[in-house]
Amino acid sequence: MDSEQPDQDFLSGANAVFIAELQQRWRENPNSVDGQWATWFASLEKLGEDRSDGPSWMHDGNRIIGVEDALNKNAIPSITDIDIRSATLDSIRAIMLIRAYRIRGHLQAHLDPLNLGEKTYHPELDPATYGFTDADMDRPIFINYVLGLEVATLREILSVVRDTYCGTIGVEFMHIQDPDQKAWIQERIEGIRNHTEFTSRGKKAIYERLVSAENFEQFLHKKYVGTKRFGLDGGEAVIPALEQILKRGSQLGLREVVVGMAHRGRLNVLHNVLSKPFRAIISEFLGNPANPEEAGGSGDVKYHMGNSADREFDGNEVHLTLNANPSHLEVVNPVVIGRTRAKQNQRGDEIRKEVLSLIIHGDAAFAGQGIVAETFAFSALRGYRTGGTLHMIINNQIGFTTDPSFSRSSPYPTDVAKMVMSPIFHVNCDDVESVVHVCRIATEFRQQFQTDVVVDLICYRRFGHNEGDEPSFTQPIMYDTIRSHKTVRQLYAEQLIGEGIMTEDEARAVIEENLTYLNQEFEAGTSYRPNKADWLEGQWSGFRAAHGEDRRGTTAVDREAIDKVAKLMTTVPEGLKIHPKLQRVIDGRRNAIEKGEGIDWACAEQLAFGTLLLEGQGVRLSGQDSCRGTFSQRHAVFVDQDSGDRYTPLHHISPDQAHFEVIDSPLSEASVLGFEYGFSQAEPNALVLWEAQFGDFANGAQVIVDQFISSGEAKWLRMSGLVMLLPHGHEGQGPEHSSARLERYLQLCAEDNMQVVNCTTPANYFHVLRRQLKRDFRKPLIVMTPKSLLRHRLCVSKTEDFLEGTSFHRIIEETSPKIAKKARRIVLCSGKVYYDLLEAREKAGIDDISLMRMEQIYPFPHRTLKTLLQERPDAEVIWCQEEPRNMGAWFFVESRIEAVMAEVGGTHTRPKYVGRTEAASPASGSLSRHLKEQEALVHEALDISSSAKNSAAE
Ligand SMILES: Cc1ncc(C[n+]2csc(CCOP(=O)(O)OP(=O)(O)O)c2C)c(N)n1
Repeated sequence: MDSEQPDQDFLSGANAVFIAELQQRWRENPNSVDGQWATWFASLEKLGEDRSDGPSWMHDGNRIIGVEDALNKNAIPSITDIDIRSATLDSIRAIMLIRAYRIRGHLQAHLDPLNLGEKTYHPELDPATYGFTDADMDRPIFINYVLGLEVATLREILSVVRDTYCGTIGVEFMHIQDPDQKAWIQERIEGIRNHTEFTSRGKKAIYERLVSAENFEQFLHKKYVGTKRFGLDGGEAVIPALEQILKRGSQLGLREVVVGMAHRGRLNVLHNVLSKPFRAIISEFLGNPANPEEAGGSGDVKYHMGNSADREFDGNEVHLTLNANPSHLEVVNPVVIGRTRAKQNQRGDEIRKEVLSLIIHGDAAFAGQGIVAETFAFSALRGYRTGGTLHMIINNQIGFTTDPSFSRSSPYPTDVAKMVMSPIFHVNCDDVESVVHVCRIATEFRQQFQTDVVVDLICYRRFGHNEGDEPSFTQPIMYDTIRSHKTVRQLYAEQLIGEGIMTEDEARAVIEENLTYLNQEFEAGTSYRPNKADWLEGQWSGFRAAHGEDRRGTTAVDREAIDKVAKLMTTVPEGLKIHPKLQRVIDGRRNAIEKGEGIDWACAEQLAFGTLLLEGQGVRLSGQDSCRGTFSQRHAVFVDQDSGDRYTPLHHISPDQAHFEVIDSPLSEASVLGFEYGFSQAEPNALVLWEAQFGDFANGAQVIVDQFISSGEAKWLRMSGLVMLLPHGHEGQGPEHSSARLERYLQLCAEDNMQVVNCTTPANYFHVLRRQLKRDFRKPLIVMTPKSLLRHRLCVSKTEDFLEGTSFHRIIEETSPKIAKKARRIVLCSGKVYYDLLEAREKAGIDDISLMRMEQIYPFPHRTLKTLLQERPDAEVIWCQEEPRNMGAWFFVESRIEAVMAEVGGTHTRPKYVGRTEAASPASGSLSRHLKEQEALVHEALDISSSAKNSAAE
C-alpha cells in the first residue's frame, strides 16, 4: 500500500464502499449495524446537527465542527481550521484497526513456549494499512469508547490491543453471533489488557501447584524409568489451570464436575486434582490391581481408571468425578456429557450452573476425531444440553510422532469449536499466570452464558509419546530445543524471585516439602491394598453385582395401572387437532386394551413406559425420529395439525409420576449412544433407551458398544442398564435395512456382561423393558426390534399377558400342546422368522413339527431349553434363521444347543442349520430373490418340499 496517499487509498475501493453502505444501512435502520458502528454514526451525526451552519459530516469537502473540538467545547478555536473529514477518517481507521486486532490479533500472539514457528506479517494488524504513519502516533483520535476510551492516541490504542490480543494469550471470539457474549469478552479482557494482577498469596499457590505437578512426574520418572505414564512434563500448567476452574466455578455456583480426559497427564490429574492417594498410584505401578480382587472384573491399565473425590474451595464443596475411559481418544466425550445431564436432573439443576462437564483433550485427537464435532452438536439441543462444556486442550504440538501440519488443515486444533460459536482462548503455558487468568475467564463465561468454551493450552511434550519412546527419530529440532528449555516451574520460580515474592530458598523448600511427602507415600505404596471398590455408592447404593440364574424381577402390573396409562395415551386433549390417521391408531390402541386382546408392539411399549413412570421410575428414549417412530408406530408425541404444538401424553399420567423424555436426536449414532450410556451410568433409576433408525446404523457407534457397553463393567466396575433398540429383520428391503448385526453383539457376550434379546410378542417386550429396572443390578440390554411385526396380525398380546403372574420368557415354547407332545422335529428360532414358519406350518397343515422361540439369546437359557427338549428327547433339533449362515445367532447358539442336547441324551446329538447360505452382504437387493430365499428356508425347516431350496440341512 502506498502510505504517501493514505486518505485516498483508505477511502477508495472496498473500505469506502463498505463504510458508505454501512452508514446508509444505519440511517435506514439503526439496529441493522453492529452496536459500536451505530453509536459511532449517531455521535457523528449529532455533531453535524449541532452545527447550524454546516451540512452533515460525511459530505465530501464540507467543513463542520471537528471531533476533537466537540469533545473539548471550551477550546474551540476556529471551526474552519478543523477538517472534520480527516478526524472522521482517523476515527474510522482506528476503529478498523482495533477490530482487526480483535479478529486476528491472536495470529501475532506469542503462544508457543518453544518459539519454533515463524510469525508471519499480517497486513491487517499493521497501522500503515489504514494510512497511519509514525507521525500519527500521538494525535488524539475520537474512538467513542470502543476500547472503553472516548479519545485515545494511536500509541495508546496499539498498546491496549497488542497487550490484550498479542501477548501470551490469543483470543478467538469475533465469530460469536450473540452480541452480549462478544461484548462480555471484550469488556472482560480489554479493560485489564488481558492480565490479572495476582496477589503474592495467589502467586505462591500457583507455584505450589506447579511444584506438585512437576515433582509427581519427576518422581515417577526416576523410580520407574521407561514405564508408561504418559507424563504431563511440559504441560504442568494444567494443574493450576484445573484448580482455578474449580475454585472460580465453586464461587459461581458449581457443585459437581464430571471430568473426561485421555492418557496425557491423567495420573497427575488423578493425584493432584482428584486426590487419588499417591500410595495407590505407586501400588498400581507395582502391578497391583486398582480394586480389591474380590470385587471381580478384569481391570484396566492405570491411566484409564476413573475416580471421584470431594474437594473444598473457600468453604464450597465440589464433587469431582473422572470418568473411566478407553484408549479410543475422544470417545469418552459424549459419555461425560450424558452423565452430567443425568446429574443435573437429579439435582434439579435447571439452569445447569451446578454441574459442569470438563473435558481435557489432546491437540491431535481434538482436531482429528469426528466424535468431537458430534459432541459439540449437543451444545444447544434441548434433549442433550448441559449448560456448556469446558474444553481444555493439552496442546503439546504433536500427536505421537505426527506434526500438526500433517494432522490438521488449520492453524489451530480448535476450529471445530466454532461450529457452536464457543470462544477459544489460546495460551502459552510457559506463562502460568496467563493460563490461570484465562481459565478464570473461561469459567466465568460458561457460568454466565451456559455455552461451550475452549481453552487451548499450548505447551510441549518433554519426553516421547510415552516414556519408552525416542522422540528425536522424528522431531529432532523440536527436541533439541526442548532439551535446553527450562521447566515452567523453574521459569515461574525465577519470576517470583525476581519480583521479590519468594527467595530461592523458599522456592526450594516448597519442592523439598513435597518430595518428603511423595517419599513417605512411596514407602506406603509397597504395602498398599485397596480396601473396597467404590462402585455401588451414591445413586448406586443398594445395588449389588448380578447373581443367580433366575432373575425375572417383578415385571407384571395390575389392571388399574394398565387402565390409567391406557386412558392417558388414548385421550386427545380438548382443542388439540391431531392427524386423522393418528386418531385411528389411538382408537385401535383403546379398543385393543378394552377388548383385552390385539395389543400391538408400540402399545405394549407405551404401557411399559407408562407403568414405570407411575411407579416412580423415569424413562428417557432418544434416537433419530423416535417421537413418532421410524415406522410411524410409536406416536409418543401428538402434534396439532393447525399450530404444530406438541403434546406428550405420557407426561400427564399422574401428578407424582416420574419424568418422561422422548427425544428426536441429532443424526449421529456414536455421540448419541455415548451420551445415553453416560446418562445410564449416573441414573440407575430410569429406563434409558437409545434407538437406531435401522439396526445397521448402530455400527457407526461400534466403539461405544465395544469399549463401554459390553466391557465397562468388567474393566471399571461400572454398571449400566442402557437399552439399545435395533430394528432388525429380513423383509426384502435390501442389504442396508435388514440386519442389526445380531452376530456382533453375541460375539461380545461373556461373563454375564449384557443381555441380547429378539422378542416375538409385545408382552415379552413389555416385560423385558420393565425387567431392566426391577432387579438389584443393571445390565445393558440389546433388543432386536421388529419392523413388519409392528403391524402383523399375529404379533399381538392380550391384556392378561401383562397382569399378575406374568413375566419375561427367555424361551416361548410351542403354543399348541398337541403338536408339542408329538413333535418329531423341533424348530428353534428367534424373531420374525417365527411368524413366517407359523403361517407356513398352518397353511401346510403340519402337526408334528413344533416351533420354539428363543427370545433371549444371551444369557443363554440353558436350563429352560433343557427342560423343554427333555419333553421330546428324540426329536431332531433345527436352528432356523433368516440371516446368512455367517451372521445371525447360529454360530453362537450352535455349540450351546449341542451342549444342552448332550445333557438331554436323546437320539440326536447336534442341531441342524437351516437358513441362508454364507454371504458377504446381509441381504439381497432384489425383492424377488429375497422372497424365494425366505420361502426356501421356511420350507426346509418345515420339511415341505420346495423347488428353490437355499441351503442343505447338515
Ligand atoms: C481413536 C484413536 N486412534 C489412535 C490412537 C493411538 N494414539 C494414542 S495417543 C495418540 C496421539 C495423540 O495425540 P494428541 O491428541 O495430540 O495427544 P498427546 O498424546 O500428544 O497428548 C495416538 C495416535 C488412539 N488412542 N485412539
